[in-house]
Amino acid sequence: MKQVLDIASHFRLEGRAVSAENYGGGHINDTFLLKTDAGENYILQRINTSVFKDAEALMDNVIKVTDFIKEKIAREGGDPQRGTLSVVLTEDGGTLYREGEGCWRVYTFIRGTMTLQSCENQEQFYASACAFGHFQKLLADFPADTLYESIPDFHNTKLRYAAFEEAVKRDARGRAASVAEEIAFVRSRRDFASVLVDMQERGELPLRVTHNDTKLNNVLFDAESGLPLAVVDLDTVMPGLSVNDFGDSIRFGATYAAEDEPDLTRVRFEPDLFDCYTRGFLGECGSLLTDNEKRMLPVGAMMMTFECGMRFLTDYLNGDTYFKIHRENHNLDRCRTQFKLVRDMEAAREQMDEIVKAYC
Ligand code: ADP
Ligand code: GN1
Ligand code: MG
Repeated sequence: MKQVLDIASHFRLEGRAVSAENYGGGHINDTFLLKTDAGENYILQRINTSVFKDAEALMDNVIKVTDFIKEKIAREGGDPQRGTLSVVLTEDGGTLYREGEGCWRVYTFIRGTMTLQSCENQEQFYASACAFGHFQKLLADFPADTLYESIPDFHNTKLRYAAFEEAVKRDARGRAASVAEEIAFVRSRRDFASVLVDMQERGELPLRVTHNDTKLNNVLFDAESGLPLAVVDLDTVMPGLSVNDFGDSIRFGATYAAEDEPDLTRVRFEPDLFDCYTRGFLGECGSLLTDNEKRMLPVGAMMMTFECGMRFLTDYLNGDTYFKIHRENHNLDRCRTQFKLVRDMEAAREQMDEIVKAYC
């Protein structure tokens, strides 16, 4: 950890960093919890620059978005320092410190908070829905054209499908034959992959400023009250579809199983959790959404789950070069949970439609 502490010394911290431990379970960046001898905590992150090609532009986005949110939170009577991220500058006044291949940034640690890797009960999932719905509302009048697209075509499922076919064709690790069933699963849903992209292109779904990575563990809850406090992990905030933000939360959270659960008999889509999330999300931002957006929320859930499963499968075929893996076949296990959830959601489609209608 000495190297990490050396990196930390280049930022304007209160006190000197004395410990750094791995933190969070992200698949892309490396996150550390820093503690200083002045009793302060910080989040230090190494940005994965093969995924985020222009880290300076990304940090510009983060500053713009968090400044905007802080102003709104202050107007709502909230605490701007606890309601969103605060960037800590480097000794030189920059947002990033680069050394060799590494590209690093620091946030103040929002104290007295907790994150959930999966929900223990429906109230928690409802609370996360309020957080993401509120986030959508806070950014409703943010000037989208001032944002850099940190990962172009991030949720363009049609292009994700093309990348998947490319990976099957290359078969870089000779794995395609062993996942014929999963490949067939994706191929039989080829037309589905285009549904939302086509609607957006036809002007039937508006582009909004969205979060694009709305996993439950990107919400900080107040440890005492359990109320949602802040949405974090803002690297993918850029123009996108509201239905995808809704959908990605459902993908990750509307089940009691982990994203990488190897035992598929434990992986089930839970309509009751879908119900709670829909109630919370629409309660916060429903008045903002068009009829088409509301109608397509269940499709957003299926799309994000399908897309994520397909991305895990693509990465498995490519030899695990994108998502961090911690065991053999990790990406394949992740892909399989997503496809199990897609099947469940397809079977529960009418029920999901009814739930959405009930809250419109
Ligand atoms: P990743 O991109 O790896 O998912 P995140 O930015 O989501 O990284 O951070 C990982 C975890 O660290 C989050 O799930 C949350 O628990 C915690 N975290 C992130 N930022 C803060 C912060 N400013 N204050 C407190 N905890 C934070
Ligand atoms: C990645 O970095 P993390 O773990 O928050 C990925 C998301 C996926 C998610 C699957 C930049 O998010 O798109 O949905 O894994 N982030 C990026 O858990 O690709
Ligand atoms: Mg995260």
